[in-house]
Amino acid sequence: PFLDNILKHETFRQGKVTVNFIKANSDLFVFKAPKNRATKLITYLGDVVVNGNADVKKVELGKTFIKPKVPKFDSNAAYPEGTKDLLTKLGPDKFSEWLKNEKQVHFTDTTMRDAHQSLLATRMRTFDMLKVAEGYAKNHPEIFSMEVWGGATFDVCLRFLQENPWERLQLLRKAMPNVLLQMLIRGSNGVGYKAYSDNLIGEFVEQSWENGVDVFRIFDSLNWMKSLAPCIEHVRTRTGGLAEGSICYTNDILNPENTKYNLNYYINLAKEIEGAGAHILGVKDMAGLLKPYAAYELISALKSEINIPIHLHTHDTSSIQSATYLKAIEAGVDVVDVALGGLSGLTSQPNFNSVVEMLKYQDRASPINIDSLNEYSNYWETVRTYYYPFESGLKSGSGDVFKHEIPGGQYSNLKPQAQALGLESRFHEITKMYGEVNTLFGDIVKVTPSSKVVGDMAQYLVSNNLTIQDVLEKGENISFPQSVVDFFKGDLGQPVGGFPKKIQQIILKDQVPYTDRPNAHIPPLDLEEEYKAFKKTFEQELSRKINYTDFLSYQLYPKVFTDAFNKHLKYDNLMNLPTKNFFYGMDLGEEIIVELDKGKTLLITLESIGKPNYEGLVTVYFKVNGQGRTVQIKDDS
Ligand code: 3PY
Ligand code: ZN
Repeated sequence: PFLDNILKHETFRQGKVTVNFIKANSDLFVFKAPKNRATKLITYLGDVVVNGNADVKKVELGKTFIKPKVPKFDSNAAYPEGTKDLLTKLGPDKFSEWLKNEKQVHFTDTTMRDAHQSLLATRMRTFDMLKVAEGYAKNHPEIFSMEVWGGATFDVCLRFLQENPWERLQLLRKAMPNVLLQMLIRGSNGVGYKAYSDNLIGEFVEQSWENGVDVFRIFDSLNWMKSLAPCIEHVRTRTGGLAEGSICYTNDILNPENTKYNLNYYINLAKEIEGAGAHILGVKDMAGLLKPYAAYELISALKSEINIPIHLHTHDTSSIQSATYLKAIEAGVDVVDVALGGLSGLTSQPNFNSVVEMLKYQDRASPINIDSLNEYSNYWETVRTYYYPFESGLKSGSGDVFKHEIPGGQYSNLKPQAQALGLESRFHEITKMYGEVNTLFGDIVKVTPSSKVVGDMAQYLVSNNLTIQDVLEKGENISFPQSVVDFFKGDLGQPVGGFPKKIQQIILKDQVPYTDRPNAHIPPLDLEEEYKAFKKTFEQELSRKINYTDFLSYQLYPKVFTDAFNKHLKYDNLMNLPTKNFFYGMDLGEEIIVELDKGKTLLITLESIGKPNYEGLVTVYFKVNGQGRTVQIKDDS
């Protein structure tokens, strides 16, 4: 199709091709596809039946699935008032005061974002969320917020799930209009892995609010105020939402040898965040390093030093983090992050259901219907089985995390990555090396994207049988991973205490680092012109109109967006396809109902699968709403 696009291109036909032809014409990368939506859908199903879903590496043949049970709710009942209504009534500053004065502890439910990001490689589909979103918001309006967006979910939607992340947000907003919706944003890195121009991040924040986000948890992967502050400002000036400026917790404040990330350091940072205008202080313990007694000390000190409410986030990698919550709650923390039982624990958040039980009959308990909460946990426990190829295989908590300090989301990904590199049996060497690389880099804050740099380096050293000593002694002759070089150049900002000079020189060789904001090196985007050019390239006959939020997706992830767009042209919107069929195709004789649009459904049966012909094409026979239909699929095996 690429060649076809070249041959048909206006410039090519006029014979005006120059060396820049391909670079200057992004429309060459957009491919034509069938128009009929039903045809597109059975093309997708045929593709998965013949070739499998490329994202699913191992399929258990003959695996059966239980239908998840959706807890009952009244679809005709009005939504009870919740925190979103309160925010609308009070505005962000008064809301923040209200929260601070609350006696009970509040909960953020991370099931739809961090929990599956940290347990199932972020693969949870909107389909499974929407099944329970309305009922959950009606049955549990007392929840402080639902974390549903941002972090890695944005690019995974486009890259692997063939979903539009903005559509996910809009649909969840519609289904949960009464509770606050929360997102995770990586300061100047947005929902990406590098710095973007400031005006792009501003637009992104504004559109996130317009499409449904209320709480913006903002962090910087090096705890650098220069990246946090502009993003807090965007939320304050361009939205009516809550800016939750966050400190990322690393090391251990109780360790007397830790002179860098001690209590004073966190208090000062928290004061700066409050001073920058945050409505809430986030304490983001991305690796689950905040131990119970340290939590008591940290939260008590923060409560007496700052005036905004405190929201604590952790990962249960070590399996002791509910004790941390207990001590933090005793110290007065205002909100804690939890995940529904079926998607909690280990690299995810502590178990919501159990934490509620822990607080029962206590002063700070919240009025939560635990029986209903347990039903939702059961729903997710069953849904989770559909995602088995994305499970990391971790079976128990790991005390090792206090040594290597790998964030929850990264830890569960590292295992499959090691597998892919043929290093499965050396997984613990990699985790140990991760800790050593951190020391070599001067003990940095490790969270996306800085954690990826440390992970890349650790994998690189282990796979090349190199040690830290080798780096120090023969580093001039080693060419390090690009992410490591970029990091030492200053592309992610400046780490606490600066870069260690010797290792910086070994890695950069003769490249010159910089110390100002990476964004200062990126000119503002000409939004109007660029949007015009974008529409010209991507305006195609689709079942929906391409719009400004697509433009933002494209600006953040040009290649990922273009690939997703091409798949959309070929298959259309697959969001309503049941998860089993999305990942594993259909069984012979299986009958499914897919809702294309409200009221427009297709009844699809897989009738038979032919043999590859001399060109390797397989005819797949379906019945669609009673009519026989076939598609020809190229067998890639
Ligand atoms: C992300 O940035 O995606 C994270 O979850 C960091 O903890
Ligand atoms: Zn997290």
